[in-house]
Amino acid sequence: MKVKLCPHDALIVVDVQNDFMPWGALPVPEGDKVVEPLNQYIDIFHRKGLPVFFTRDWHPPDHISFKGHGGIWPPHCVQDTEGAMFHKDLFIPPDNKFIISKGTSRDFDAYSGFQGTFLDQLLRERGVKRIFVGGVATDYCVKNTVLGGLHLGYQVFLLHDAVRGLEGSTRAIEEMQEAGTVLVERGDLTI
Ligand code: VGL
Ligand code: ZN
Repeated sequence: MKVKLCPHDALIVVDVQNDFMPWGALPVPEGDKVVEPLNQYIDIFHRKGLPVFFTRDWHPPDHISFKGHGGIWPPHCVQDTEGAMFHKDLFIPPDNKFIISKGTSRDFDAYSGFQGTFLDQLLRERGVKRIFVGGVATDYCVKNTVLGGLHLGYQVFLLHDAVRGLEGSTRAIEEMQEAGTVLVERGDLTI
């Protein structure tokens, strides 16, 4: 569906970090394929003066979500390690961008970029009403960020050509659509 960008829009890029890439500790199949389309979205939003938010998983070394510490995941995105860095080719604009770290305390996990962060506050302060979400993993952090955004009253668009999942995204995409998100692709955005 065609969407014209407006001043109340923001882009949210979810967890495009080395550990979620095929060479990382918690690899998302084809996770690196999101970079090229996301760079195009980032460029469009940045040129229009619209804010771009980058979430990142940013765990302490003994995080509760890790195997051996009460969780199910291999250790991943440990603060300040190479695995927690953004993919080297991800375009991070020089201004009007925000880095949102989540899952930063040992005893709490966060799949949603809104959980335990200032993301909602930062969006509200800027009058953002519609968010466009892409990144990894479709069935975990993308899904929870989308559902969190809908719950907080944002209109949410899923960047269907710029997401990849861990265990199959079909069901997760259906769930997001049932909750009210709309799928868009690059060709759908008009400037
Ligand atoms: C994620 C599993 C564990 C994600 C983060 O970014 O989707 N998945 N931590
Ligand atoms: Zn995590």
